[in-house]
Amino acid sequence: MADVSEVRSFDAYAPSNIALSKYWGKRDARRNLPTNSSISISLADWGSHTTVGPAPSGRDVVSHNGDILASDDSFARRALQFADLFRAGRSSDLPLSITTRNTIPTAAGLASSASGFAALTRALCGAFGLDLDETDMSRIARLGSGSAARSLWHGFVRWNKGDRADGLDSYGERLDLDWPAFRIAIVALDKGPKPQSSRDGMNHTTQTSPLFPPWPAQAEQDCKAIEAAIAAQAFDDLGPLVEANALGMHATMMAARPPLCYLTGETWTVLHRLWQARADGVAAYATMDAGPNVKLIFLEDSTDDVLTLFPQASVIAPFGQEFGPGS
Ligand code: 2P0
Repeated sequence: MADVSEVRSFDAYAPSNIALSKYWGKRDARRNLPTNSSISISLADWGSHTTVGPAPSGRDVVSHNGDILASDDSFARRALQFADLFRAGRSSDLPLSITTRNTIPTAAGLASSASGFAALTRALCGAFGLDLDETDMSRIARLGSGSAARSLWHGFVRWNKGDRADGLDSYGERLDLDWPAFRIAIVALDKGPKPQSSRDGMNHTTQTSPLFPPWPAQAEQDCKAIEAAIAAQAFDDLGPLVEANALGMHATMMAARPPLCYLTGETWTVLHRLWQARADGVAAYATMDAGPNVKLIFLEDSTDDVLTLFPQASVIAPFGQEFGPGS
């Protein structure tokens, strides 16, 4: 048994994030190195709280939202495998307690791997007394889940794809571009199981979709244009770029063989209602990830229009606290 005094208890928080310019495709699956850079917006107080400390029982314990997980649970296994990155070279039998709690309403149907691995990275660094900056933590969080590289900060974050084989130049970077009027709404739809995890879906798309080869160059171009639109606070440029980038990513999946489609009939109903409203002057745009839910982006003065269209939506103010989880 290792000397557990090497580890102290440490609490950390990381926000979830939504990509405005997507990550879909890896140049190195082991290190989660992406084929293109991506840009996200963090979801303020929607995220993960994680505590890491010594396990008093002498055995690893992982709990999630109040439940102690079985040792063969896939989340527990991934979390402990990740913790081994920190235990390596010390003692592989240093028993840890990992406690996570998500503040993302379950009904929102958002994946928590981004905030989960970012908070776990912060908590492990604190527990092991490692004085790393956010750039280093982002590189480490990326090894747990690619999108976690963007969850070390609030606000807009760019994950630089990097070119190095070792991935040292592939990390997140906070964009110093605050936009207080920027809003996100989550339109939660069907909560049934995903047809495929995003990890498997991404690999299947890169390996089989004839629409994938041209995608990384387009995505890189979108990423630059999206950053420029954010810098200029040009919402009329940003909205169409974000929506086109999301639909382009889904097109690569739908062309995979066999096809992969995370969007459902309900998703398309929401999109058509949105497009009709846009034709009537509502300035809101959609983005979708590896699931059927629709996320809308808009500016503060469109909030009433968006809530009239989609009364069930949850509105998040990423640069302020006007709206809390589930409001
Ligand atoms: C994104 N997604 O940019 C994209 C858009 C889903 C659709 O990042 O294999 O869970 O752990 O690196 O980070 C989801 O992929 O995948 C994701 P891994 P991850 O947000």
